[in-house]
Amino acid sequence: MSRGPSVAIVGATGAVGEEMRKVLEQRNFPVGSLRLLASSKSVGKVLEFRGEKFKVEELKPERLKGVEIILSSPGASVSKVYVPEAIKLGCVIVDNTSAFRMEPDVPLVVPEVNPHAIKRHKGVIANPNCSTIQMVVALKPLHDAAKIKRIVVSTYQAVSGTGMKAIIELREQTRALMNGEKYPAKVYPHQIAFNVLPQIDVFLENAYTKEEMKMVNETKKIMEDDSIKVSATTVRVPVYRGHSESVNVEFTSEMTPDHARKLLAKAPGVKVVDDPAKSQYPLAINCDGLDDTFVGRIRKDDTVPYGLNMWIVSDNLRKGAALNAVQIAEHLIR
Ligand code: NAP
Ligand code: 3JN
Repeated sequence: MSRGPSVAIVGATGAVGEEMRKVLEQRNFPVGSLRLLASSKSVGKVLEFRGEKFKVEELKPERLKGVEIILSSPGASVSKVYVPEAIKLGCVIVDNTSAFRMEPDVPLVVPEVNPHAIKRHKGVIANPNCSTIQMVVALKPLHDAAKIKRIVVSTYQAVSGTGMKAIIELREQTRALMNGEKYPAKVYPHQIAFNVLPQIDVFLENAYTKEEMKMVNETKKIMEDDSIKVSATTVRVPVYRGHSESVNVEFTSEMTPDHARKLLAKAPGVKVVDDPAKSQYPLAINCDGLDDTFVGRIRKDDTVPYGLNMWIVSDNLRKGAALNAVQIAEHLIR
């Protein structure tokens, strides 16, 4: 191990936890020591990091003594319980769950948008929902130039957003149906193979889903602007990796497609892929394993004075989860 902070990954066996190890390796994060923690089910599993083998341990507060940075994705109910104990032990937690995102004294951070919020932390920094992250990375440079009034977003979210079980369900269900066999839905309320589901997470009293309201509330908090109106429809599609979003934005002053392309071309973490004549636009299959948020199909919305439509795609497990968390950890050690 190199010189650097002691790190623990909580939820290490999951889709996000697995990506955390990859991102730490690929970015040469200076890991001084590493612990991999998950549920009791995974005790004894062996996972590799930089060519070394590590045994997965059950998450127990005493195992976090001496850990400086925790990259956390064990689900919100688990985080709610263990994070306060880890803070008492002096750990700083970058938590990928929704457990603390909307707490007023917890920074909710996308490093390209509001890195300054990190220094306000009192032990926990929240990583936003994946669909929110990629949207704000693309919209912040435009908001700074022409203040956004309203956003209408529809998402096309990959099954990896639901974790390992959903990745297996799409694969096995597709295989079964192609062979004329049945494969009942277990993870989702309906068949996901060859289908599109207009429901992500549970429905709330206002008839929106929890995922939709995360996009509404988290966007305002990260952009530090409660005046932005957001209307979201979140949809699951039979794609393994990469969330796509159709985004309609209304500005308070002029924002032409050309100006937006110029601003986005120099924005951190953004790549413009926008050549309709050559059918060039962002595709989920092309962003697998990449760090950037890709923006294309940028065009004027003539139905309002200052409007644009665009298509935003990013790898939900990287910028939407592990990469964003590791970038926050990089800020912490800086
Ligand atoms: P996953 O593939 O189902 O993995 C869940 C992980 O949490 C596994 O490592 C699991 O360990 C661990 N875990 C479950 N119960 C635990 C417990 N009682 N104590 C310790 N660890 C426990 O799910 P995922 O996609 O990695 O997502 C995990 C969480 O990250 C989500 O619930 C969400 O809060 C957050 N998140 C996900 C995304 C995304 O795009 N996937 C984006 C943002 C945030 P075992 O293998 O031992 O069960
Ligand atoms: O479904 C997706 O594409 C993203 C899912 C994220 C998710 C899944 C289960 C629980 C979250 C999240 O990050 O908001 C949570 C949660 O922590 O509430």
